Order: sequence, then structure tokens, then C-alpha cells
Amino acid sequence: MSKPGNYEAVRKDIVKLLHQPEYDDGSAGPVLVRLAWHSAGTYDAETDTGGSNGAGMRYEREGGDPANAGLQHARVFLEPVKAAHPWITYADLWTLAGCVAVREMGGPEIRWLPGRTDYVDDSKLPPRGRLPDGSKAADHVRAVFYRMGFNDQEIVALCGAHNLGRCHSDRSGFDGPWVNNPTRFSNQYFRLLAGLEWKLVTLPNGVKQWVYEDEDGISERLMMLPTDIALRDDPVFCEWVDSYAEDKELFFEDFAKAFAKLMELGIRRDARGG
Ligand code: CCH
Repeated sequence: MSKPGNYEAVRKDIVKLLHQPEYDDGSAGPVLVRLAWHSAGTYDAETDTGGSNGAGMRYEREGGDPANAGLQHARVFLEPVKAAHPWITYADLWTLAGCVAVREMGGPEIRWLPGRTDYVDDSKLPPRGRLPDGSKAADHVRAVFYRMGFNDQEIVALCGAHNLGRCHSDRSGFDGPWVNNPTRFSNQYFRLLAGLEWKLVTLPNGVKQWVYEDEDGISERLMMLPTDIALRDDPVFCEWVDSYAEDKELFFEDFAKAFAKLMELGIRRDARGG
């Protein structure tokens, strides 16, 4: 067991578990990033409810939200780290793991602070349905992220995380990765979103998503959600899609800021950081 407060030791153990040859594309990284985001993304600024405090996904009420399907894999990956460092809260562990995973997959360093509690405050519990629905349009994306306190630029930067990982037909119903190398953090998602011709298809399960077909009409395995395409087609969002497609450094900087802000939603610390 490490000394309480030794977050460097926790970081090192998270790095060690990222390599998972039997899982998805060989990395636990993408699903850890999604766990961090879904733990925080229930926040509502007006009522100051939701957010990563409380690690509510441990319980059926939040963990069983269909939007969180598949995230049990991420939580199971992290159990040995929690066992080796029992002093860290789940809420800190899940958010830290997301930040470490982004960095280890080649992304920016994200400023992360400890201090989240696992105490479940019933008055802060988020109702289900606060996370975004990939089948919807730009107005839905805005409503969800404005509720957390983000602006249009931050929304586009955050959605650049779809450079990582993939959709699973047995989780969300969507299927496939957004980019060819889904375990490497880059701005490729924006370059493909802006640069390729995307075609709307209906999958055998009835779910509609966008796919890329090359000149011979052969469907590649790359995909976009309707909400991703909404970023390309919205007059304000699209300016940021183009900027991030052209300027990887700008994307990394803006992503790091927006993701750090996401991890802090609803978290308050006293002067000593407690
Ligand atoms: Fe996302 N995301 N996301 N997403 N997401 C999915 C997968 C990942 C939406 C829907 C989906 C963000 C924003 C949005 C990741 C990070 C972020 C999936 C597939 C859907 C659907 C789930 C499955 O089937 O396993 C929608 C809608 C929005 C906004 O409107 C933001 C913000 C972030 C992080 C900053 C990551 C990473 C994945 C891949 C997970 C994996 O298991 O590979």
C-alpha cells in the first residue's frame, strides 16, 4: 500500500494497466477517458447537482443508466489500483485515470487536482438522461453542455476526444471507430470530420450513423455519430472544427483546458485543498 497522498504512485499504476492486449484495440485508455467524462458530465450548474463527486456510477441508479453501458469495463480495470492505494477515493481515481490515459496516448498534460469525495449526497444525485444522445442534433448538444457551463468552442474541443476508442453495437448501438488509430490522441478526428465525404446509413439494428465510403463504394470501418456531423454542419461549431483540423497544438491546448474544467465541475475545496 502506498502512502496516502502519493498520487504519483497511483499515476504509475494507471499507466501500467493501460496496455490490455485482449481488450478492444489493445488499450484500456479510451474507455477510461469515457468513464472520467461520464462521471463528471452529469453536472447541472443551475442546481449544482451531478458531477464526479460521489462516484455515483458504483450504484445502479447512475451505473445502470443506458448511457453508461460498457463503463463497467473501465471500473473493473481500475479495481487493482484502488486495492493497491485504498486511500484514494473512486471519484479521484476515475478522473485521474482519464487524465493519465489522455497523456499516455500522446495527448496533452491535463491539470488535475485531488479532493473529490465518495460520499453520496442524496440532494446532489443527478437524474438519468443528462448525458448526450448521439442520435440528436446541435441544439441537443448545446443544451447538454451549456447546462454544465461550457461554450461552443469548449464543446467542440471536448468532442475531439472521439479521436479515441470506438462505438460498440452492444453498448450504444452505434458501431466502429472514428479514426484509424483510435489509441493515439491527435486531431485526426477533426481532419476526417471536415475532410471526408460522410454518408448516412442505417445499421441492421435500426441505428443511423454516418460512414465513410471510398471511391469504389467500399465502406470503410470509420464512422461518425449524428452529433459529430452536427458539429461539422453548425455555422459556429464548424469554425472550431476547421481550426482544430488545421492546428493540432491549438486543439491540444484547448482540450486540456476544457477537460480540466470538466473534471472540476461541482468540486469545492477549502484553502488547504481539502
Ligand atoms: Fe463520446 N461517445 N460522446 N465523448 N466518447 C462514445 C464513445 C466515446 C457522445 C456519444 C458517444 C464526448 C462527447 C460525446 C468518448 C469521449 C467523449 C459513444 C460510443 C457514444 C455513443 C459508446 C460505445 O458504444 O461504447 C456524444 C453524443 C457526445 C457529445 O455530444 C466527450 C465530451 C468525451 C470526452 C471528453 C470516448 C473516449 C469514447 C470511446 C469509448 C470506448 O469505449 O472506446
